[in-house]
Amino acid sequence: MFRFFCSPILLARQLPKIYEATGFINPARVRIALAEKKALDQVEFVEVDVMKGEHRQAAFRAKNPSASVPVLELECGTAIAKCSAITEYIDHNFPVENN
Ligand SMILES: N[C@@H](CCC(=O)N[C@@H](CS)C(=O)NCC(=O)O)C(=O)O
Repeated sequence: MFRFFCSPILLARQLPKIYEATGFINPARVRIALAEKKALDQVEFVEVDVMKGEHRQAAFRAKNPSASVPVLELECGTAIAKCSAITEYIDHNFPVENN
């Protein structure tokens, strides 16, 4: 089971979200990390239309002021940007017993 930074008491049964853009390398790295943990079904992927500048809009900048994907958003709303930080989080918080 996925371990949380956020209190499970306050959380609805919602999956963490990965904001990504298909075909871009940094989001792909996050998918690879999740695939290694057999955890692709333990997150919800949200497509961000980078080509239309969706990542530069205020709603997305509120999650990541750097205006880039990927972003991991935990159930409590905490957002983690940068693929190295996200893959580190995945490595430490997703179990290895599925492997
Ligand atoms: N340092 C960031 C870089 C993320 C990044 O450059 N993402 C690209 C996609 S691979 C992006 O969002 N590009 C949109 C832009 O720069 O406008 C990370 O490691 O995640």
